[in-house]
Amino acid sequence: MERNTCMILALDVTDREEALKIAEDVWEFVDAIKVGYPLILATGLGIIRELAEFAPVIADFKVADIPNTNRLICDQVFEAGADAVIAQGFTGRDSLDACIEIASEYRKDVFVVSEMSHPGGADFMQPVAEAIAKMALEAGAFGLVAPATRPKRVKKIRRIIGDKLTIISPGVGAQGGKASDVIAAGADWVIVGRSIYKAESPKEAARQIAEEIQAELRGEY
Ligand code: FNU
Repeated sequence: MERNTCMILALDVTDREEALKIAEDVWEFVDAIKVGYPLILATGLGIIRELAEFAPVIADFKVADIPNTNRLICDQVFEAGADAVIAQGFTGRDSLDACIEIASEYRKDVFVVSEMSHPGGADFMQPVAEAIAKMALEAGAFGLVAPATRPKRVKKIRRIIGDKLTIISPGVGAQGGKASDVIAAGADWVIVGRSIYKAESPKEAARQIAEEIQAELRGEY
């Protein structure tokens, strides 16, 4: 995945036409489009290939099963045209290895969730997040998902993984995180959903966040 705008669109709408319209409006401001259960369950896996016309697609299925089932899920995801899949880390090394094994067959990427961005993400996941980050590093994942709502945690995770893994960071805008803060903390990409797709002008909203990120990267913040 190329890093240009440092932003990923979380496209959690449930209408195919609306999804395609938003993708067409904002593709120039994002490096990837993340889709998950809301859009896929509503419209089918075929939407991945349609969106891939605009940007690489990350399938956010938070894959969290036994290795064999993870293999079957990842096979479907990559056959459908996704460029990367998001897997949970808490299911352990063998489950993660299964995702990475299938991803490498397709020359695609796996992101591993270390700690989720919502308040409940601190309940059970935060205490094991650093161990999950180390495991993802050893297993050869492409990157981690770390919370934009807690930039200090992103900084901590970045110290653990160095520059060997990427970090994608959800929680900007609607969940309270600020794009420039989390880029400054060491995230490679921020993930933004509602602040873009619910905006009166998704294009303008995406442009503004993209500009904030570029200003941070130029050291203007
Ligand atoms: P928005 N997401 C998240 N937190 O928010 N995959 C996580 O810890 C995580 C995620 C997803 O709040 C969430 O499912 F691992 O509208 C949604 O698709 O900006 C997006 O990131 C955030 O959406």
